[in-house]
Amino acid sequence: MSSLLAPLFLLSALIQASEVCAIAVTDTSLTTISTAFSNAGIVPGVIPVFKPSGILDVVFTIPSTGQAVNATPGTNLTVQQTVNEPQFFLTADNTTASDTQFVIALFDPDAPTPQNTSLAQFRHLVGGGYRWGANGLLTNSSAALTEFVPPGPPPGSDPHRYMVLVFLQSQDFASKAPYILNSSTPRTNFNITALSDALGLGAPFSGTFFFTGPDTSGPSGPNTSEPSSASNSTGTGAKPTDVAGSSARSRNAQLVVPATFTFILICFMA
Ligand SMILES: *C1O[C@H](CO)[C@@H](O)[C@H](O)[C@H]1NC(C)=O
Ligand SMILES: *[C@@H]1O[C@H](CO)[C@@H](O)[C@H](O)[C@H]1NC(C)=O
Ligand SMILES: *[C@@H]1O[C@H](CO)[C@@H](O)[C@H](O)[C@H]1NC(C)=O
Ligand SMILES: *[C@@H]1O[C@H](CO)[C@@H](O)[C@H](O)[C@H]1NC(C)=O
Ligand SMILES: *[C@@H]1O[C@H](CO)[C@@H](O)[C@H](O)[C@H]1NC(C)=O
Ligand SMILES: *[C@@H]1O[C@H](CO)[C@@H](O)[C@H](O)[C@H]1NC(C)=O
Ligand SMILES: *[C@@H]1O[C@H](CO)[C@@H](O)[C@H](O)[C@H]1NC(C)=O
Ligand SMILES: *[C@@H]1O[C@H](CO)[C@@H](O)[C@H](O)[C@H]1NC(C)=O
Repeated sequence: MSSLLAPLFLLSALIQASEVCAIAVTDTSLTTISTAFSNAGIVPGVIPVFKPSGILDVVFTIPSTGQAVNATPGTNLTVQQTVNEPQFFLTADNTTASDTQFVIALFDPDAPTPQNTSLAQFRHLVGGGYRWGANGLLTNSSAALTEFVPPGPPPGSDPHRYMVLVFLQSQDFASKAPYILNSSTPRTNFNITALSDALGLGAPFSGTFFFTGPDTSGPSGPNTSEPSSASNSTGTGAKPTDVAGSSARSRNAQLVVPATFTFILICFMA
């Protein structure tokens, strides 16, 4: 079914994206993304509501090959694919987004495992001051509140959901945030909703999520790329996700992928 629909999404995306990156995102795509969030149990399990105003692409670069890997809602990624800090690309209505700064948070609600979330949420990255570039790239200039550490689901864990949320930055974010969140703040037991409330960020503007499980094969297995878990401030986030739920989510998400890729390609060419 998704293979039949995909060309339609591509076509509509091409038509809509043919100008610049300043395109209005289709409601269909946005609805599909929020459906994927619900199917993955993220809404209401992790955040109470998710009504995105833009499409977020999270692009990792694989160290060994330099190849880019695009995370769209429900994508399965390996530990090796997610070692490097990703780039963030936003497709949104220009009139809403162009003059704004953004806050990005990447965190794991499944730490140390999807079945035992005693360390969740585990914070992998939080930063503000991201500005929207002409190609959709969100570029930051201020120091991170939490520097990126890669996913490190522990051996034996089911895949974890890794969430990336983008917020419109509030007026006093830059002055207040470092007192609430800094390099001394434990990465474990983070609460994105509490942070959003404390800093007046409101509901997420955009977001996505991907799955990463522990590496089960390959020479550079889990030993090398995992951050040591169980430590307060430098630990890894390791959490698995339930397999039955994840396949349903991924299938849903496939509807979004073609349109999203098209947006990105168009943006690059513009
Ligand atoms: C953003 O960019 C600055 C460099 O100006 C860097 O020091 C900072 O830690 C970066 N990362 C985040 C997540 O903000
Ligand atoms: C859950 O994980 C924590 C942290 O790793 C661990 O200390 C605890 O024993 C685990 N609980 C169960 C029920 O496995
Ligand atoms: C948004 O539109 C304005 C005016 O048309 C333009 O100057 C700006 O570069 C656009 N921004 C993006 C991110 O496309
Ligand atoms: C860093 O964040 C913690 C909360 O995790 C806060 O208690 C502390 O005051 C902050 N440090 C600074 C220097 O603001
Ligand atoms: C996270 O924070 C929100 C808002 O303060 C609160 O309602 C919720 O119970 C918190 N979640 C956890 C797991 O503490
Ligand atoms: C992981 O580390 C253990 C002990 O350090 C070692 O015995 C094992 O061979 C390593 N596994 C891999 C895949 O490197
Ligand atoms: C976590 O932080 C507390 C207080 O900073 C400290 O007492 C404890 O040893 C830390 N635990 C780990 C595993 O680092
Ligand atoms: C992701 O992995 C799960 C198993 O963990 C699988 O059921 C699902 O089909 C995969 N999704 C995609 C899009 O490959």
